[in-house]
Amino acid sequence: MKSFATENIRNLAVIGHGDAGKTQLVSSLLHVAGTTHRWGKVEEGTTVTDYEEDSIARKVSLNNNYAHAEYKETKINFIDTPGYAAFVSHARPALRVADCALVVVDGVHGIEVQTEKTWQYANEFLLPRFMVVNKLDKEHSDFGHALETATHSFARSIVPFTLPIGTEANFKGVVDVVHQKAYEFDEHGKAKEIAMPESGRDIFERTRERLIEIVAESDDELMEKYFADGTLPEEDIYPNLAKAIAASKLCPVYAVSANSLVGLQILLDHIVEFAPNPATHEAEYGFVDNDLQGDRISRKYSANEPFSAYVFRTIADPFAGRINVFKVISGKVVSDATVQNTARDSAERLGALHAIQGKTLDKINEASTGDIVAVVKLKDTQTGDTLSDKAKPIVYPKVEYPEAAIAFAIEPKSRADEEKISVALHKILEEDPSLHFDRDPQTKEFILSGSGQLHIETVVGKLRDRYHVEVTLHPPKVPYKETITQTVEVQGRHKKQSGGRGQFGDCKVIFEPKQRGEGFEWVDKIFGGSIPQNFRPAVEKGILEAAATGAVAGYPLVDFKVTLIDGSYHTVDSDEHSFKAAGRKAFRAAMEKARPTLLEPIMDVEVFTPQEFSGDIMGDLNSRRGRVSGMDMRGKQQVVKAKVPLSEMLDYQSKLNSVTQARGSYHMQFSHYDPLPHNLADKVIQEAVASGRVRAHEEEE
Ligand SMILES: Nc1nc2c(ncn2[C@@H]2O[C@H](COP(=O)(O)OP(=O)(O)OP(=O)(O)O)[C@@H](O)[C@H]2O)c(=O)[nH]1
Ligand SMILES: [Mg+2]
Repeated sequence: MKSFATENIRNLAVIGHGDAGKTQLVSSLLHVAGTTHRWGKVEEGTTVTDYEEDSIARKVSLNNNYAHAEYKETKINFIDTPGYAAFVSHARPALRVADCALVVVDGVHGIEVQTEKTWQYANEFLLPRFMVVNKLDKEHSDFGHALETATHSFARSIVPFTLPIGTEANFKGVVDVVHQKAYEFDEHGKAKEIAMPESGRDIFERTRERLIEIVAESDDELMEKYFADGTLPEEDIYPNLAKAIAASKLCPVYAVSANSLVGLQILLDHIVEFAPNPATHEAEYGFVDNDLQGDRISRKYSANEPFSAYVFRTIADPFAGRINVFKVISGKVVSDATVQNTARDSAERLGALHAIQGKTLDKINEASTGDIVAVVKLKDTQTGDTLSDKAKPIVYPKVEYPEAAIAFAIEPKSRADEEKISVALHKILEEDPSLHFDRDPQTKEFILSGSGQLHIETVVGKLRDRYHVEVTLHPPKVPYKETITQTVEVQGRHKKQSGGRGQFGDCKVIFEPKQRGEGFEWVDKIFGGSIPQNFRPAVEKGILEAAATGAVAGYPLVDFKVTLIDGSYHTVDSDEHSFKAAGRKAFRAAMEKARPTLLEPIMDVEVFTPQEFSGDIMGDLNSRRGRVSGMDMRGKQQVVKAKVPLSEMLDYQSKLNSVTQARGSYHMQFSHYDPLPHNLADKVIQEAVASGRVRAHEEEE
């Protein structure tokens, strides 16, 4: 495959609610573009991007997958993202590297919960977007209704660039509002121009007028022209539409059916003509050092800049080994180049570069600025790392994933399973930054935490099918945390004299509470040398080690600041080990006085129910310590929104089934941590003691 100039690359993250048709759309676009001879279908398990066995079996995308089309001299890279609540956070790294989001909306349901969620993600990454209203071949689909829900949900100019001709089974063509042409499509999705239809003429004219207004509003000179002539010349319209899209002032909408291939060729044409290319970004910002401190530096999307790339995905392929996928942000790169992993300070030899087509990797010789490519078998590189020219280092910040929402204890079924589990889980974790694995130091239980029950179940499935490890899944655990509520000053002193060389470390520190979600902060305020510089990090390490198992019920202690203010040392007996021990002692001393408390996760819950049950639903949520925050209609269903502690939601599905006669559904996502009420804390502490999570903390030997 040849390499493409940056202006001829489009990177699209395909996002939206589960089941909207993202995977089918990508597969169909590849077919219409002539990239795949065989037209892959979700229903047949043959799409390019849902190639993993569990994806095929469930007909659900579980993680991001990649494909590309070469169309009109342009390389269009697609990142197909998952839409189900349990997997939707993977859209984040996809949006981080995409230059445009392709928001897929179900033509029957309109905007849904995860459409909103991913739209917010796209806002966070300041991403321009295209919208597709899909499934217009289906009964009860309604382009106008979907568009209405979109303009209602999102405050920006959402304007159709194509309008449907015919509805449901008769949806056979589209009108290209921009170029004022109409098309029908054959069974291969090939467009044939037809006469502009008479019906719907008024909608077409209003829409086109709206487009011209948007272009006029974007520029004073154009505005004057528009006022003078009442319209604008075509040559002013097209480039300015592209600019308005790139500036997120306009979101074009397309009427399509991924199943009947109607409208797709025009969508491809418009992606080439109007979607921003990588160089549309002004610059990407990073830091010189991997502690992400100090001045920000930047790189432009230009071949003349030093090489830098952001690694946004690691795939643990059972055959190829570890695959890393990255976007070239600046400069370009050739195969076998040696580059620096600046996030980990290690050199990496890249080996062959590859373009990605689902599960297939095709060797390429070089990758230009802005392109998305894969390499295999790097030593250390993982999702979130930066690869850079060693002489001109830059480190880009990692994309953050939401906190885990639920935790399960898993138990290996046999001795053999126990031996294999760590290696297998390590590979699964590499692929999935939304998954966490811990071994509870007290109970020795294996704890898997992730974004929902379905998420954890797929991991258990993967352990079994791919790695032949059988585990039992225990009931979910609530990932409580701990924090402090008082500011205290303490001393931690570690001294041991047992013949020969002794141990000595001594520190004075202040512990202060921080706001929820702010994490840990370490401040070194020692003036002079009461503790030598090289031992100070050991104090911090000791404190963090102790904080990992908390002070109340064995849960991690979070959101606190520690300031190192003084200490003392011994020229012979002091070493790193002694200062770590001093840090741990300081932590214990602080916990005596700083009033540690438990925190519990609160979930954003949305319950979908036929209207007649909404009163009962709200009553029940209240009894679960929930706070109902709003009600909405979505289609024919009532949506009840509430914030509810996770511990109250573990048995919710069965309750919902009984209240709504199995006609309701719900989903939830982590929102934030709140203090656990005192009357409930006692129970959690008792359980922790009973399970062996907390033991009296042994004295330092
Ligand atoms: N009738 C009709 N069905 C469609 C269309 N596009 C997709 N589907 C069907 O909708 C279902 C879901 O399609 P997918 O492509 O897997 O949806 P998705 O958005 O990728 O779903 P997740 O990956 O789970 O988020 C499948 O059964 C598709 O065959 C369409 O244009 N018309
Ligand atoms: Mg999918």
